[in-house]
This record gives sequence, C-alpha cells and structure tokens, in this order.
Amino acid sequence: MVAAWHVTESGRVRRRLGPRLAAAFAGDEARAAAFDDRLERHLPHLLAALHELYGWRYDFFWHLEQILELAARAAATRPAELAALDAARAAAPTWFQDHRALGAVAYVDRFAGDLAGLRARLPYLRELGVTYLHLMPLFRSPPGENDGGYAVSDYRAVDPRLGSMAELSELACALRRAGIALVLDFVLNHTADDHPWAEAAKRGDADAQALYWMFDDRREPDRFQPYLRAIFPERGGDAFTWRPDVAGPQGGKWVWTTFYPFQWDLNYRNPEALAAIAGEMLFLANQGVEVLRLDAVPFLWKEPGTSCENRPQAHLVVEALNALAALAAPALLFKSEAIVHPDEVVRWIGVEKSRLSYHPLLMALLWEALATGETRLLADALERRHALPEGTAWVTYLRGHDDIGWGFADEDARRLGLDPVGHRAFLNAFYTGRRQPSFARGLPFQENPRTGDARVCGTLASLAGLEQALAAEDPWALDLALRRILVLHGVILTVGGLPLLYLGDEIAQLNDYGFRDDPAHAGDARWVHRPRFADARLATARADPASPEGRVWHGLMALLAARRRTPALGGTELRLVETGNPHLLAYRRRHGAARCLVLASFSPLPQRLPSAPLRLALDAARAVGWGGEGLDLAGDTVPLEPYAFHVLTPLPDAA
Ligand code: OTU
Repeated sequence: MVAAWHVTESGRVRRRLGPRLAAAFAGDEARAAAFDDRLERHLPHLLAALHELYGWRYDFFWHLEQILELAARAAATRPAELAALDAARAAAPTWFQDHRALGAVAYVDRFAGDLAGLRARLPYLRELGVTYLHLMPLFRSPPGENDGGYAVSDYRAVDPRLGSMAELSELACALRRAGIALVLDFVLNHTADDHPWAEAAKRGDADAQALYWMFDDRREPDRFQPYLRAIFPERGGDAFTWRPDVAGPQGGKWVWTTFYPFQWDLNYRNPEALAAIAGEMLFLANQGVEVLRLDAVPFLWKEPGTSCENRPQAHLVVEALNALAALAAPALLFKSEAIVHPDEVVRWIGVEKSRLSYHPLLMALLWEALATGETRLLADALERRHALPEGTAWVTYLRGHDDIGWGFADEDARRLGLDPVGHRAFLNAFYTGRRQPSFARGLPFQENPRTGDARVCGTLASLAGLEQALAAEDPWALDLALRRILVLHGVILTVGGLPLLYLGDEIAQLNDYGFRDDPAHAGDARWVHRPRFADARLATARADPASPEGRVWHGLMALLAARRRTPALGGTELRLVETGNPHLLAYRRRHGAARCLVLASFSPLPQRLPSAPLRLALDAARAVGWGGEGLDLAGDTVPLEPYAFHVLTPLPDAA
C-alpha cells in the first residue's frame, strides 16, 4: 500500500540519486529521462514494498540504492528492440485479453529436441495461432534428478543440450517478429544445490549462506515444521534436509527444502537475496523474455507459527519485483503460479503483482464436471470466483506439466451440498481408475497416507477417456472421449482470459509410461503426461480427419479459427446464464458492442434445453452457431448432443 510519505520520500530519493542513476545511461539523455519518468511513477511502489520488508534495517537506504542502480543499469542496457516493445506494450497493456491471443506450453527437448529445433517449428506455432509460448525450464540444472528443470543451477545459462543464451535471445527475437511472446519460468523460491550461490554456501561463505535458510541444528526447523504442509509427501514430509556438505560448526547444516532436497529455498528476509534474484530477473528480461511465470510464489516468505504460505511479505516480494520491472523493463509481465485455496489464488493477481495467473480452480472443476456429469461447482466458480481486477486475466488451461489437484474451496462444496473430503476422494479414485465405471486412465501423485490427499497425473486425452476407448476398441466410448476433449477446449477458449494449450494435446497424445524406465523420472508420476511430441501422430491427424487424433486436431483448429472471428470473446466480462439443467453450462460474453452465448454440455447423453433463457440472454429469437448453423430459439426447447458445445451469436429477427 503506497502512503503519502512514500511519495514524498520517493521524490527525495529521486533528487538525491538522480545524477548517479543518470550516469548509468552514459549520455543517452532520452533514455535517462524516460527512466526518470518511470521512477516518478513507480518508485513509490518500490519504496513502499521494500520499506515494509526491510525498513527496520539500519542499512535500508543502502540496499535501496543498490537495487535502484541495478534497475538503472538494466534500463540503460536494454536492447533497442525491447525498448520499442516497452512502448508498444504501454499503448496496449492488456494484449493478453485479446480474443486472438493464444498460449502454448512445451518442454524444448520433448517438443523439438533443442532451441534450433524449436525455431524450425515456428511455422507450426503460427498455424495454431500461438501468440504466447511458454518454454518449460531450459536453464542449466543438475544432471539426473532436477525436477524437470525446476532446480536451476544458473539463471544466465541455457542447458547446453538445448542451446546457448545467445540462441535463446535470438529465438525470443524471432518469436516476437512472428507475433509470439516468449514466456519462461522464473524459479525464484529456490535454486539448485549446485548454483554458484549454493556452492559458495557449501564452502562456508557467510554471505552466501545467508541467501538461504540454513540452520546448525534442529531447533529452529522443529519450530517451523509442525505448521508446514507437506508439498511432496512421498519424500517423507520434512521440509528440511541435513546437508553434510555445507560447512557448519556441527559438520553440516539443515537446509530449508520445501520441494526436493536438491532445491534450496532462498531467504527473502535478507535483502541481498531479493537484490540477487532481481538481477537475474532483469537479465532475463533483457534477453527478450516477455512474461515470467513466477514459480511457487506462495512459499517466498517464512514466518514462525504460520504455514509459511501466502504470507503478506511474499506478496511484497512480488510487488517489489513488479515495480523493478516497471522501472527497467516495462514490457515484462508476470504470471503467478499459486496452486492454493481459491481465495489466495486471486490475491496474487493485480496490475502491481501478476497480471496473469493460472486458473487452477477452473481447470480442476472442468474435470470434476466431466466426472460427475454435473456443472454446479463449475457454474458456482464462474459466478463467484471468476471476475478479476481490471488489467489482469486468467490463464485458462486443462492440464499443465504438473498434476491436477482438487483445489476447490471446502466451503463452496459444502454450500452446494457436497462433502469436500469425500468428493476429492471420489475424484481421485475416478481419475486413477480405482473406482469403476470410469473412462479415465490417470496415475495418483503424492498420495499422503496421513491426510488421504492425492493428486492426479495423465495427459488430457488419457484422462478424457481416449486411451481406454482405444484399448477397448469401443467406437461409442471413442466418440464420447473425443467429444469430451473438444467441449473442455471449448470452455477454456471462450471463458475469457488467455487459453494455454499443452502442445501434444492438440493431437490427443496419450500417457507415456516409459518414464518408469528412466531412473531420473521413475519417482515422479508427472512424467507420464510429458510425452515427446509425436510427429507421426500430427501427420496422421492432418492426413486423416476421421482418425482420433485427426478429429481432435481438426476440431480444435476449427474452434481456434472461430474464436479468432468472435470479438465478443475478448476482454474478461462474463455472465452466467441459468438453464435449469444440471448438466449444462451457459454463459454470456460481451466485449464492446459484441456479445455471444456459450453453451456446453457435460452429459454423455443428449439433452433438451428450454429456449426461453437463451432468448433472454441473447435478446434474440434466432442465433447462429460457430459451425454457421442457424439455431431457431423460437420453439420451447433446443436439442443438444452429448457433450455439445456451441457459441451462439444473435441474428436479427427475420422480416
Ligand atoms: C511448481 O509446482 C512447479 O510447477 C513444479 O513443477 C515444481 O516441481 C515445483 O513448483 C517446484 O519448483 O507443488 O505439484 O502452490 O503447488 O508451486 C506442483 C504452488 C507444486 C505449488 C507449486 C508446485
């Protein structure tokens, strides 16, 4: 929160430091002046966040100066093309809300081999209409187990098997010229245990040790541990790891490792940690990265006696980084990855925090609706938990590289008459096939015997029933599975925000059980849904529109093309429409003067829908669907096929 004194104090800091900061621009007066303008606007935010976090320190202003100098140096060395991008984005800051914006995510190696291979796939990305490309962690990371790259050994070096940093910035440039923003993970909660900071800490460097949470004995860890949630319970439930290789008086140290023992949590109570990570962030921004996915933000701040998740100070860390980006690399946007209670997810979203955020609730409830055939939780979430602050948007998705967790609020489930614990147990059993009948082929992930919690892994197609239908050679089940895949996509493409496709899902790739044979992956079921991109499948999909992959690919391409032609799907405004049918979901979208009505069925059976609510919602008696088919709403009811999906635009009444 910016108070009046932050503004006055910022003015003073600006006057005092101005000349020194200007020196960074080495005579480029236009740039120096632009930086000074941005200081005027954003320094109060930066100061407010930093002062709240570190104002108690005697050396607070020294740290502030260091951080401002860092920002000035980054602004001064920002390549001209990116400075131009800054200006373009300032003129259209909500580009990600456009109805033609589309996200895709992939592992470089699994999708294309390496960065050169990725570049060769640019035509394919353009064919899909991708405008936002998230490449999974591609930095140098430890050999063997490295959590899919989420253990970063060097934020400034690309994994040599994939390419180099120079190639990455060239790729960013090539993508930008093709209208595609490069998105990378920023893993700022922890580094790998072989990052140079960690290596220095091992050698006993006190400054380096202070960047992490390290303890000589169990006293402090034991004070924290009882309050902590086990994130990866399969590794035993202790958030701390004894590392005999870290120099300490007891012949080692306890290190805070929220995730895996080789991922060491950074300690943001130390302003040096914030300054260090800010330097890495601005380095990446100046390589041409346009969006940073802030990994695991809930965990950035630890406070004794709390769960150490979603602390107010963790939010301030993000606000400080946001203000720094606004100073030095204004085009840079954040996407927050907070897979937590829905009340907490939205607190991470804002123009001064992350403009984008995953929508884990929508994702989970779409699968919930498929399993139950009912839309009450889903509709309730769209009604009560979908609206966001202006200038921000959801990233809507069906699955990512991670597991699916049933992150709906207990209180929402209870209000709708569901027992949350029992319902999650049902969903886990359903998607892992332990409860029959079920169309899904998923694997359990991180089952916690103490709490009964679990999450689910599987590709979109396998979870939606395709794998099982193919194994059973059951054409009816096959047809339903394909319809499920398309209705799910229909919703994430029309609900507002930026839809994100996991590349490979557009050709209905199935689970890859080969991970069990790879010692670096065998312990992590998430690899089941990270298959290598199957070129042969894409070839079949293109050549044979009646094949399963062909029906998905052509169906999805048709949805994408229709979306690009529907301006009503821009922006974020959504109004739920009550249909009285528990299997259906209906909502109205409006953007500017354009409007449309979306209808989705989660039932494997045909449905009939009263037309009166549709006439009212559209304010028309006739409508046209995406397929170009006219729909007469004048009768009493409208028939819907199993898992139907329609986007209706009003037609003027016939004369
Ligand atoms: C994230 O996920 C990444 O998406 C994972 O792939 C990483 O393993 C992990 O961080 C560590 O870097 O628990 O099951 O609320 O739920 O950050 C995935 C956020 C995770 C956490 C989330 C984490």
